[in-house]
Amino acid sequence: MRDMGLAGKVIQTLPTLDLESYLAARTAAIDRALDGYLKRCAERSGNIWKAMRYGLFPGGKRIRPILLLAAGELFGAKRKALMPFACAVELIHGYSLIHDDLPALDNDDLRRGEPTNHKVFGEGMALLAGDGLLTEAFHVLSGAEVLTAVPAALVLKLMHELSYAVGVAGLVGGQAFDLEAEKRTVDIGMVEYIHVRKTGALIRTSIRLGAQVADASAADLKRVTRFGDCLGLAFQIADDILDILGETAPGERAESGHSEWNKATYPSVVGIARAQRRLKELFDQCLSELAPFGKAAEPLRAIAAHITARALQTNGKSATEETNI
Ligand code: GRG
Repeated sequence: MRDMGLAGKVIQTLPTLDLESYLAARTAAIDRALDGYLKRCAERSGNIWKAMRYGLFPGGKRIRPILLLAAGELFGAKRKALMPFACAVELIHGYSLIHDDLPALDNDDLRRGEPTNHKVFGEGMALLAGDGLLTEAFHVLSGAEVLTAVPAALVLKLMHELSYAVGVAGLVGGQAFDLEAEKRTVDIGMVEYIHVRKTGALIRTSIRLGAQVADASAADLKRVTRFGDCLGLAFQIADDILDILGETAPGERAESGHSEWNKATYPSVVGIARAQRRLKELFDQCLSELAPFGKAAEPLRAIAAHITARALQTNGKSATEETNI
């Protein structure tokens, strides 16, 4: 039998859940809810609404809202209470991608295989569409109907946490460090610092929001927070490994023509093999954080495996990249 290396070990630990159906059902529910929120807005005929919609539909993997639902459902929260928070994190993710693609940042022509927002609507409108999605997230969360399912004090606390995670302490700050890192040599500590903020903060917070809506105990919240920390970093390392190996899905950033080797990424700083070892270590940590929850945590376990497996299935190609260390 062919040696599958790290990937083989990941596959052996894959749970029995039918992940494809699980993800498809949740994606459909999230899409319906997002569509409802956008339709509800009184003024939605202008280009700004079209640009905002274009940023959300067709969507990507919806991984952050799905993680939020999975974490909330692990601790018994109702879908009705979780969904506004799930939509809010996807609205914020949508904004961050539109802005990240702009000429002033990544200058990408394609996103999810389609022309980027600014290529279709122009830079000014894309900038505003991102602003619109970000603002809409907090409009959704501060709506009166959220209070029918979640206590007001908790809604306020969670909005406070979310805004911190996506502000200068998290997403925006991480992106700013990333921008500055382009001009200098970075070490692996700085790469992790950027990843934890730029990508990790929203993933970690999605999981924490779900758990807190469910009123998880302090000990359980700490445990899923550690799971979220590991998964957030793993997500970015996996994305970077796939990018650098040119295995990003057709139409994504690998087509932009940028050399991923010049960016502040795990594989560009320590090589593919060490990046894969770190990824496997993080995946194992994810599993050990979930172990006490048993079968109930199967969806989170399966999502973690889904995020990491493909980037670990590359041991054949990775050897040649070690010269970059
Ligand atoms: C502009 C403030 C600001 C922040 C941008 C999101 C981000 C920060 C940068 C994007 C750069 C990037 C694409 C990093 C890789 C990790 C990542 C966030 C990938 C895209 O997320 P997916 O794979 O996308 O969940 P889909 O298309 O599935 O929604």
